[in-house]
Amino acid sequence: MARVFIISNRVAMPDSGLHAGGLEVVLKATLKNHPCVWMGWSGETRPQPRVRTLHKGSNTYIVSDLTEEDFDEYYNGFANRVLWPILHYRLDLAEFSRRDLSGYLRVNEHFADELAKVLKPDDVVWVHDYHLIPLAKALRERNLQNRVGFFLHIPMPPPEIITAMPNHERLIPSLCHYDLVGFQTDNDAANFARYLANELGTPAHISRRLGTGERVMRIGTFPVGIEPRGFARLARRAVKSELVRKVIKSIPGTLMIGVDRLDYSKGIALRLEAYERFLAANPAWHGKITYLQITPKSRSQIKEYSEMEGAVNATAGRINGTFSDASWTPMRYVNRPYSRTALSGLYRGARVALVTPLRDGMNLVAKEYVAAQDAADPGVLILSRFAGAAAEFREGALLVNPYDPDAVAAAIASAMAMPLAERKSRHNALFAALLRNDISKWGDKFLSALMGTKEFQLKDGAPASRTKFQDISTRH
Ligand code: ADQ
Repeated sequence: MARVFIISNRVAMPDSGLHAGGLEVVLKATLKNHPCVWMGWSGETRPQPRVRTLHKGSNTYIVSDLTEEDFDEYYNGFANRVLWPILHYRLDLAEFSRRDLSGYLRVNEHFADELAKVLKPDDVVWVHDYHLIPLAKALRERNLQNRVGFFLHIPMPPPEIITAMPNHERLIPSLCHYDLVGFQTDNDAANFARYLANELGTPAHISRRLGTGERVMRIGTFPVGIEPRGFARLARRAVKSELVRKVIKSIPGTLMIGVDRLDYSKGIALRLEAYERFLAANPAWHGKITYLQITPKSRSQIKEYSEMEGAVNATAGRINGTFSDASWTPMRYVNRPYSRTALSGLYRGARVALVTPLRDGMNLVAKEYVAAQDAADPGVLILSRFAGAAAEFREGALLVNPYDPDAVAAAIASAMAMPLAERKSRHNALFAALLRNDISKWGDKFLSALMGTKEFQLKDGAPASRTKFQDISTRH
C-alpha cells in the first residue's frame, strides 16, 4: 500500500508530550487510517543537526534539528515575520529581509533532501502550511514525480496583498508544482486562482483545473472541522470535573469565554475594548458577568508579539481597575494552556463565546465551543466574519466585524439577553454545520482528491499527467 508522507514544520512525536496544536488534532484520523511517515522539525537547534527516526505502530516519525541560523531565518524570520502577517492581511507588520528568504528556501531544500532519501515512487506526499510552500518545487528539482499535495491552514489573501510581498514571484508560483493545493474556504481558493490569473495568465475560473505545462495542478476547498460528537462527549464529562466545577462555582453570574493563542491575528486587544464598551453601556450587567480570556503566550521573542502582550495586559488591567468592586472582578485574564478536557468543560459552562479574530484560516475554538454546548440550554457564539468558520456558521452565530468594538459590544448584550428558544434554534443550525464537516473524513477527502480517485474526481479534472514538468515559477 502507498505510504502517506505528512510534512509539517512541527511533528507531534508519540509520547513526547508535544501538542502540535490544531494540526495534530486534524491529522489524527489520517494517522490512524493509513501507514504514515510524519516528517518535520524536531523543535531543537544544534550546530550539527541530527535526523532521528522513530517507529510506532504502523507510523514512522522523522524529525530533523535545525541550526540556530536556520531557526532565525526560516522560522522566526521568513515564516513568522513575513508570511504569517502577510497571509493574515497585515502588510503593516511584515518585516522582509532577503537573508530570511534564503534561510527559508535553504530549510525547504534540506527537507527535500531528507525526503528524497526515503521516498518510494508510489508514496504520496502531503505538505502542510506556510512554512513549506516551495517544498514541491524542491522535490521536482530532485526529479521526484510523486503525487504531492499542499494544504494551507491559514488564509490566502487577495493578489493585491500578496503582490506587495517582495519576491512573491519567487515563492507563490512555486505552489504550481503541487498536484493539489487545498484551502480552508472558497474565498481563499478564489484569491489564489485570481493571483495565478493576474500574475501568470492561467485561467481564473475555480473549476479547479489549472494547467502548468504538462503537469496539472488543481485547487480545492477542504475546510477543517472537528469531531463534534466526540468533543460533545468530552465536554459532558469534563463539566463534572473538579477543576471545571471549581472555576464555574467561583464565578458570580454568567460566564463569557475567549480562548486563543496570544497572536495579533486573534483580535484580542480590540475584543477587550469591546467588552469595556459593553460594561460602560450596560451597568445592569455589572456583578452578573465574568469574562474569562484564556490565552497562552506564543512567539514572545518577536517584537510585535511582546508589544501586543503589553497592550492586552494594559487593557485587561484598565477594565478591572475601572469596573471591579470588592465582590466582583469583570474579567480574568489567564496566560497558560489548559488541557482539551478542561477547555471543553469550560466551553460548556460558558453562556457566550467571543471568537473575534481579525483574520483566521478557520478557527477551531469556534467549532469546539459549539460542540461542547448542552443542546437543551446552549450558549451563544459571537464570531468574526473574518474567520474561515464564518462561511459555515452564517446561520447560527452572531457574526460581527471585529474592527468595530461598538458592534461587538452590542452583540455581547444581545447574546446575554437571548431567549432560550432562539439560542436553541441557532445552536441546532451550528451543530448541523459541524456534522456536515466531521474531521474524521477530512484527511481522506484530501488524499482521495490528491490521488484522483473516482469519488473525488473534480468535475472537469482529469488525473494529473505525471510525465514532463515545466518550471513556470522561473518565467517571471
Ligand atoms: P491556530 O491559529 O492555532 O490554528 P485554532 O484553529 O483556533 O487556531 O486552533 C487552536 C487549537 O488549540 C484549538 O484546538 C484549541 O482548543 C487549542 N487551544 C487554543 N488555546 C488553548 C489553550 N489556552 N489551552 C489549550 N489549548 C488551546 C491554525 C490556523 C487556524 C486553523 C487551524 C487548523 O490559524 O485558522 O483553524 O490551524 O487548520
